[in-house]
Amino acid sequence: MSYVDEVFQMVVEKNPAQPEFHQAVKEVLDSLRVVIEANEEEYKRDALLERLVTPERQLLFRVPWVDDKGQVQVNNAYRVQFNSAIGPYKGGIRLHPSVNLGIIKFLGFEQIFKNSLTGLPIGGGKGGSDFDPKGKSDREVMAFCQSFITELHKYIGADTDVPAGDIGTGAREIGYMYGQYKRLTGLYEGVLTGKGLSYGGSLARKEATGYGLLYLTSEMLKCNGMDIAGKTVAISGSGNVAIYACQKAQQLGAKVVTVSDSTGWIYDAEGIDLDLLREVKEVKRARLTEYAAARPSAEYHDKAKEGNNQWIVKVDVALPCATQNELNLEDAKNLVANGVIAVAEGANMPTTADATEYLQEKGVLFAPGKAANAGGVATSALEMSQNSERLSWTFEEVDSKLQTIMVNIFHNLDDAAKKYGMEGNYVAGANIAGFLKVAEAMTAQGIV
Ligand code: NDP
Ligand code: 2IT
Repeated sequence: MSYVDEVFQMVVEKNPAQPEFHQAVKEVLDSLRVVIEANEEEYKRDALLERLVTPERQLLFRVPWVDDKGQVQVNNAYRVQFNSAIGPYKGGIRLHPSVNLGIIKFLGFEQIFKNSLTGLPIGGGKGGSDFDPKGKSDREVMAFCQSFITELHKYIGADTDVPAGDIGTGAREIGYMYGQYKRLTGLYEGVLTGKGLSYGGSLARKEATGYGLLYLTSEMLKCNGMDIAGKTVAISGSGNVAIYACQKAQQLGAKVVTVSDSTGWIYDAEGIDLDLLREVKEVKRARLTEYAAARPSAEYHDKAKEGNNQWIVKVDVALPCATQNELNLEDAKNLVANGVIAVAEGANMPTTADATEYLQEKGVLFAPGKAANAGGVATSALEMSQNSERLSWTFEEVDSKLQTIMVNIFHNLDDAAKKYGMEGNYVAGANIAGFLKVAEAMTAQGIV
């Protein structure tokens, strides 16, 4: 058995019942075969892959908090500090009922390579809890966030581990967490990113993941002789990533015809009305049924009745921006049958492994999340820089750095794929380019 296969088998045996973690590791290891085989003896002697797939530290803790009825609630929480070879651990905090250790490990593992691809000095980590902010009062969310940080503050810091937002964690949650961290430690430091602009946040961080997704997609199309302008686009999700992907797609002259949430999806033949979407999602925190009710051109599809069939719409570009494994083989077949040109992942691992393979086989341009959605964490690293120098850059400065970073990421993966004989395979390109920098740093730092 090859070294890569041995390590994958070990991951499955040592991490039972964590299918998403296995899936993320398998994709990376499969891509790395050619690189590992070229240097197998040394990597194996140093157990480089075993160290890469094993988190440096995993924190599991309980979060007790009191709800509005006076009842004590208890949630499970996690922080996986996966790899600090190239910088302090960096990655978001997911608050969603589906969160478990395997989900956080898959996200933390992806984050290692994503953060490496940004070219900035940030290691990989991720955290979260099965707490569901949906339907909770602001006071309940604050109670949870304060209790969460009361435990986590011992293990994070501006130079050690810097969490940020992810599903269910937005500006409100980051604000409550930052306040509690400052109260407990007395430190006014860049320990969290995605902060509000009045207390150390960076302009353009809110927009960064969605904007970055479009900058990379547009560069990928350009390098393949096409233009994003005039294209029809399907987006899934209607959260932070989806909303700003929609905004930038529209600014670049594309027409976005779908968005979704966990209960349904919208087809809007006239193009998504972004002001209305933001009012429904960012201000009212309401369901997409409210968008449909206010917009005559919108069709609402209920997932409970029809299943998650949003990828049946005929589009040129598909941007899954909600959650993992939301675009499966059947969806990929529908997209291809309708002539899709490109799929770029705004979410983390939204495309199943068989769907990814199918899309690539059919010649669809496919940009994996660890490259395509890296604009969020890259801008978080820019927020860390601004906090360290106690300055704030303008929107234009941050946005222009973000554009440069995304264009560079695309060329890095494109070049790596070509160099290793897999031209156009951006999944392999991303995994190889992300890995090489981390592996070099790990090797230089000795056995730690
Ligand atoms: P938000 O919480 O702002 O939005 C998430 C969106 O996805 C909502 O519309 C939500 O619908 C939908 N969604 C969430 N979970 C599910 C589910 N299990 N099934 C169906 N729909 C679901 O999160 P973000 O926009 O921040 O994150 C979206 C994705 O992008 C995630 O994969 C995240 O890891 C990734 N990402 C985020 C970055 C960031 O900077 N925020 C950076 C890079 C990647 P509903 O409201 O009904 O739950
Ligand atoms: O998946 C991700 O890259 C994020 N949720 C953003 C992480 C960050 O530290 O900004």
